Amino acid sequence: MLTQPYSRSYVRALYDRPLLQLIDDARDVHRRHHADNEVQLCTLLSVKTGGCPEDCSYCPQSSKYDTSVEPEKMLDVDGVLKSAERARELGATRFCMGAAWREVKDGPAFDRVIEMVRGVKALGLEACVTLGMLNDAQAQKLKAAGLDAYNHNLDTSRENYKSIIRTRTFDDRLRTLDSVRNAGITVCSGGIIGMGESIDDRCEMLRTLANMTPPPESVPINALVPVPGTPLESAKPVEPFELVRMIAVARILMPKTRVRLSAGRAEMSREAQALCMLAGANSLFYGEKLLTTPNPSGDEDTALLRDMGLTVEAPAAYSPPVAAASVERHSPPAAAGSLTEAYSA
Ligand code: SAM
Ligand code: DTB
Ligand code: SF4
Repeated sequence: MLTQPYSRSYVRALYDRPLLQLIDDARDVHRRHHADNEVQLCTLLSVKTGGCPEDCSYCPQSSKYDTSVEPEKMLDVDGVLKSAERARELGATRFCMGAAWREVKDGPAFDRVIEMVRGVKALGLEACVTLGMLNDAQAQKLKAAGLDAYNHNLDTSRENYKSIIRTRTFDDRLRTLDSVRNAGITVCSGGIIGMGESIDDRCEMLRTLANMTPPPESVPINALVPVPGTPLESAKPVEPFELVRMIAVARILMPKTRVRLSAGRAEMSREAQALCMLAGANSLFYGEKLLTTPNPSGDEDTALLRDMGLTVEAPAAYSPPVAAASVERHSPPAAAGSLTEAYSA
């Protein structure tokens, strides 16, 4: 068992492996750590849409950009729980509620989110929220309400962060993740590809995630959905093999993590999505909408799962966070570099 941090050169060498070898290694890791042919279905709901003061260049909900998303009032608890119940009936086992907030502020809106979390748990679903930055006390309050996971993405590498978001820093992101982890909530953190970042930026983002002790329990890999009105509206579409490589590298570096094939599926072929699952993705956003943009319909996804012979994972099948000392790191395949190269900081 190895516990040293992964090095830059090792992660990049993995990413650059011949695609079939990379997938082969990822398959091998996947089979050793997960039930084969099983996928987690997560349904998203935006409980507070639009009007966000942050300037994330990819985001249709930022108030800095003129997009078709109009600010809305926060949803009420009953309506959210009806949506959660419906998601459960359709087969989702995790329900993730998003708010277009820079940060959590104590008060009635946060209290409402706490009620939503309690209600979602009472339905037997895993509960996840994504609310922006938070502090230790707020994380503990969410934990006490039964929250399973908090989504807070790194989005890109530390080096590239400033070119995508100027209203907060990469270190702000890491601080929130620490509060989440310290409260005993599982961490969901990943990023986006297709924002003009380099391959090294992508590898660095995965390296930062994989070097966390322990690594996030779930890692969403999003392909940018270019939304008119945002600075990234004309970004070049993501090449599916690049998404496959990201997923395979995430799977190899973080053997026990749920790797989620996230935004961008509406534009992808079924075959490309199947290749992502072959490379180690074992979770999907399920439902016709992500937060504000389209996702494949339930019928399309049901057909995809059926045709691939995939089954849906039961809720809470995951073990609680493992202690740092017992985190297993995958031994590098010979061709990706020597052990010393792989693990030098
Ligand atoms: N405001 C909170 C925050 O930023 O953490 C929570 C909601 S925010 C919309 C959640 C994540 O959605 C972002 O971190 C980003 O990774 C993803 N996202 C937003 N817009 C996207 C887009 N156009 N394409 C792909 N992913 C996107
Ligand atoms: C994540 O990594 N992707 C989801 C979820 N976490 C919250 C959000 C994707 C949003 C895509 C753009 C939209 O629909 O607004
Ligand atoms: Fe706000 Fe989150 Fe969108 Fe950034 S990604 S603008 S923080 S809702």
